[in-house]
Amino acid sequence: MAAVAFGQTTGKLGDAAETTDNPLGAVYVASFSPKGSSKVSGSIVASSGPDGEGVHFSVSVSGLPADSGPFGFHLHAAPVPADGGCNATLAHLDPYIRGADTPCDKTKPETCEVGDLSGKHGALSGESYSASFIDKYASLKPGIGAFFGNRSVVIHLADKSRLACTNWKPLSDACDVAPGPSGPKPNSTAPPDTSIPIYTPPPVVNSSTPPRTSSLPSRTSSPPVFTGAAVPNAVNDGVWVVGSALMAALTFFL
Ligand SMILES: [Cu+2]
Repeated sequence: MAAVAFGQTTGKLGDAAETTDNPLGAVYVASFSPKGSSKVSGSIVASSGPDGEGVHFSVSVSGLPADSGPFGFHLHAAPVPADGGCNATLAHLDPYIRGADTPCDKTKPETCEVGDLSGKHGALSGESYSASFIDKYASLKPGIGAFFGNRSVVIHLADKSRLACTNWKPLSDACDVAPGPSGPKPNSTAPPDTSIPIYTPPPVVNSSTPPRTSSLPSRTSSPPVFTGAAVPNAVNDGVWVVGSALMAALTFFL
């Protein structure tokens, strides 16, 4: 078993299949921003390749630590959790069960882990790095093993420790309406927009309450009008009572 694993040069399930049915127009972005000890910022944009064949990656990142590269980067199997811990992203996206023990031979990319982007296309280097390439084996079609839209990407230091990580997020919908730079803006402002309406209802309720409150006093003031009208009656009654008493007293005295 060990010998088989040691000599393994492709996945236990065979070579990776080229993806030819990536949804046209599908775009996902992985955005990096400084966090903790990482100063990495920028993004990797992934979009379906021409005619749905393969996935086009456009890498543009900065803030890489000087002289600490080359920086491997991979599609990892699990998303980054809320606490941002890169170790929770588990291992590379590897639907063909190849493993990472044997380095990828970039002349035979079909034998590499699907998620081993740097192994197939070169590692990041320098403090800023930009590159674009098409990976024939990654997928933006949800539901298959090579799909990475619900997963993460991790940038490593030369010693393979995890420098930075972030999740892929779909921009397809935004791009259908307004492609390019305006795509990220609606997406990034969407959470605030969603939260604002949640906070808005209370003010609306409050603003509608004053009218009700102001109408109550008028109703409250109305009864006093009737009460006031009743008071004269009571006074009149009282006058009659007092008058009757006086008459009775006079009758007794007389
Ligand atoms: Cu990795």
